[in-house]
Amino acid sequence: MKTDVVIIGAGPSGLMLGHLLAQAGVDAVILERRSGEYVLSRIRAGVLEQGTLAIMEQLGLDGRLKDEGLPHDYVSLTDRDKLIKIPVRELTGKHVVVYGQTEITKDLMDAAPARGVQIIYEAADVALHDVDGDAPFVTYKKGGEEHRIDARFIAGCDGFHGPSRKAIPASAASSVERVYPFGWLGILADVPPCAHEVVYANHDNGFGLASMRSNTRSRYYLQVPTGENIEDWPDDRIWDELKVRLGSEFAAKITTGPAIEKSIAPLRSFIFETMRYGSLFLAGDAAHIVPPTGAKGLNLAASDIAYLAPALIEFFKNGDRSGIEAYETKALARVWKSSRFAWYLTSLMHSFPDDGEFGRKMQIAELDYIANSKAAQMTIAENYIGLPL
Ligand code: FAS
Ligand code: PHB
Repeated sequence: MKTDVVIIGAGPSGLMLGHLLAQAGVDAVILERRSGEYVLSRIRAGVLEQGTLAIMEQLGLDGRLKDEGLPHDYVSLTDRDKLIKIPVRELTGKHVVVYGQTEITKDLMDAAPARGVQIIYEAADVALHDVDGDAPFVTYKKGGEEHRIDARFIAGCDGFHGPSRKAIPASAASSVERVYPFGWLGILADVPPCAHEVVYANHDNGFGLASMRSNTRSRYYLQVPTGENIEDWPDDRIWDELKVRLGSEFAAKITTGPAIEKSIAPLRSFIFETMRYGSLFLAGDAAHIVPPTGAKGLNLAASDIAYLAPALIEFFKNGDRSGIEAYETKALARVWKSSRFAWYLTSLMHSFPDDGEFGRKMQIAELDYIANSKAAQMTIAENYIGLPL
């Protein structure tokens, strides 16, 4: 098989890229290791920045998002019983929308056949070849047979554990990483949310977060030590701890119920600074991981694609190489700034016992400053709604 672009990975970044290329008449094939059902079963992000909304609007796939998404004009920070309600829309004129990553993925998957977005699911042993030249190709196995796809470019949208980043020789790569000494225990339940906005809570016991997927489905998180087992967290223990950490105002409004899904995810900041190598481009989690504090992961994947898709389209339509040459620099600039915000909010809102009493007092002082400074709230608001492309 021969195509213009092979996209590895049918998560949000791969699907958005596949749709944008198809819309422009650029030929592409998406190779996905898992089944479509498996991809949809993953519960992940929930808050969409304006740039992510813009991609769905450009694709004309924002109908359900407009009907079911929840626009948020505020974001709240709490420090035990101190509540800081930041008026994001008033400060920036913009807002975020709560609409699950699962739903974005579903909208993109459902529209793929009618729009000629070719997705090959359950493609095993995907391997990249000759990525440093102008004629790369990908091999994979399906149905017991080995297949080959020749392309002009490969887009590595295969997440943190995919093969694309590993196809770049160590001599050409550089990266930085911070692994946090805790993870997030997430619970999804069909109960009404305890607040109209996302609430990030700092507490001596650790961080807590209240979010939602709709007015009848809630998403909560708790900071838990690294290595914690989900089996040690029966639903009642989760609900009790959320009530402690979110503070009395929200504790009284929490409706408990059985978990539809609950899992623990590790937290890290990881930036791979080589987002292009020869004919291989990396996008999304294949190139960077941010702690989910501040809801940047999915939105960074979308902004990578907002840079990469037009660059590839200009190449194939007009032979213009400027976009592909500029991709890494432009995408990385936004990755670093979004990674900074996710690291800042993680550092501010989580418990770091090793930082001792001084570290805790600095967090309390920072929160007191934010509570009383419009400039500080503006800084948080403009990062939360998403920095411009
Ligand atoms: P993805 O990981 O979503 O997609 C990569 C795709 O590539 C997957 O479908 C995978 O199956 C496929 N793939 C991997 N290896 C392959 C191979 N060898 N061959 C073919 N295909 C392969 N972000 C937020 O903003 N807020 C959150 O609350 C949040 N929570 C998260 C919780 C968890 C447990 C995780 C893991 C991530 C979370 N994230 C969150 C980040 C997440 O939303 C990512 O940023 C987002 O999925 C990035 O999208 P992609 O880059 O498309 O990568
Ligand atoms: C979510 O709704 O899943 C969510 C919200 C805000 C975050 C992370 C996750 O920072």
